[in-house]
Amino acid sequence: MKIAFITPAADIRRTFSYRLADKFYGPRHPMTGPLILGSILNSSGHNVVVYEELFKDINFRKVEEADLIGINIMTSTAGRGYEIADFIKRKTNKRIIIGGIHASVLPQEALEHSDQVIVGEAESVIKDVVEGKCKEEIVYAPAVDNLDEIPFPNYSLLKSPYNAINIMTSRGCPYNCTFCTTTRMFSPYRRRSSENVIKELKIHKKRGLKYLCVQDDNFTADKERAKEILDKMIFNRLIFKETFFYARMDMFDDPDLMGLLQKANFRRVFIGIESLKQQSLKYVNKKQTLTNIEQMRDQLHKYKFKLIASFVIGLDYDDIDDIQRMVRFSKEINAYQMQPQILTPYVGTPIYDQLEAEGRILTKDWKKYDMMHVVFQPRNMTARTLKNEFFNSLSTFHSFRAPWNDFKNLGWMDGMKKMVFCVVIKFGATIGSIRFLARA
Ligand code: B12
Ligand code: SF4
Repeated sequence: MKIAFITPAADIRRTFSYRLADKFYGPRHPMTGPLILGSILNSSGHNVVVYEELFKDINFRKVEEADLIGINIMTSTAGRGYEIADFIKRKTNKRIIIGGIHASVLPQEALEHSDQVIVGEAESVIKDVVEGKCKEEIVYAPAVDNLDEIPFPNYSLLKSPYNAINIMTSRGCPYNCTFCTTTRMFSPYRRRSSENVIKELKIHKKRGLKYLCVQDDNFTADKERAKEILDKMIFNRLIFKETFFYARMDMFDDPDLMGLLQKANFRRVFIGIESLKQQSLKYVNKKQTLTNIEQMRDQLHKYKFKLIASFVIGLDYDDIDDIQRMVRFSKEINAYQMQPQILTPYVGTPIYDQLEAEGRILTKDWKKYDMMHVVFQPRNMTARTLKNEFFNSLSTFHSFRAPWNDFKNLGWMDGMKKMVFCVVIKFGATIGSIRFLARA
């Protein structure tokens, strides 16, 4: 059977300027889910292709050649995914299956646009669903028990351009922050063996790709295992030009781990600081203290990390001063990027339940659930102020001194990249702000 998987992209991400900035600034890496499912189906004799709309417009004439279309949706791309599903159905009446993190929390909604929906990690059921042996409209898939048993993502199926490899060495996270969706989708927390990870990395290294994105929600959650993987990567010379990973700030407590991360060239790290107020950290159950934040600040200068400092803005105990403090702090620690994320109550999280119960959800237009729109009524400011502060903070952080710091600390190439990035962000934040104010 001919099968086409599509991962749609949100409207803003399909614009020329966004794609250009993405191409220049960061590694372009796909979602691994469809590539793993494609791998399973391909080895059962099916002919699979995978498209990522994020990187290039999809040629729907090609997609229509497939007998079955699988669509992967997260919340902000659900609208676009449904649009594509309805369009293909209307035109060709082909079979449509929807899955992914959003379909897993609202399967009934996804079913209005498809023939079948798979809830959860689809590896164990995808073959039976595709081959018609599993006929339920909503199929509940159990979490994969042993991650070493699933095939590696097959990048040769991907028909969209990319320049980086995604690897997931674990699924889920042992923590339980109240706004986090992945701990609910990928539960319980599971780990692949270091041998299995190294086997996959060797394949990617051979293919000559320079960028590696370790997409574990929290790569250093199990520090001993992270060290084992890093040790083996160094021993096997599996070092990439730049490796990105997600971690918590407690990684700084372990000097051996820090040494190995540096040696393995794990340079770009995303850390969820979330808030600089203890009450807010407690409110989101972050299990991290202001002391941890201070310790990280004091250690950072020792290491050559490109730190992406992420904050959730609009929490019930934070106000405008806290947003401005976030900018000052990010500058003080010389963060490579400051990433303010407007609190987004995804369905299925405790934060959603709280705001829904309090009647504070302003819209269920999923396109706006992209962490750049205000979809709930904040407690300490108006929705309009929060949105404005989001743009202001980005514009203030991306001053033209930032590239100069990167020239000094990281070298010529990173300084240049930062310069372009600052121009794009400043321009984007100004346009965003003007459009927002004009509409208000
Ligand atoms: C890689 C990644 C990206 C990449 C690439 C995304 C892309 N190509 O669209 C980048 C960095 C560009 C990105 C961007 C964004 N992302 Co993102 N991303 C991820 C990340 C880290 C890994 C995805 C992955 O590979 N997962 C591992 C595999 C195993 O899971 P999977 O792909 O979901 O597949 C499984 C199931 O979903 C299912 N399945 C998947 N596809 C299909 C298809 C069918 C037909 C079926 C039946 C089943 C099925 O089976 C698979 C195997 O088990 C996840 C976090 C995470 N842990 O998943 C966030 C995540 C998906 N992203 C998220 C968000 C919010 C965004 C952005 C909106 C952020 C922003 N502010 O712009 C944008 C939107 C991009 C867009 N498409 O428009 C959220 C989504 C939350 C939600 N509930 O919707 C997540 C969960 C992270 C988080 N903060 O919680 N992202
Ligand atoms: S530490 Fe990060 S990945 Fe883990 S639950 Fe909290 S937000 Fe989610």
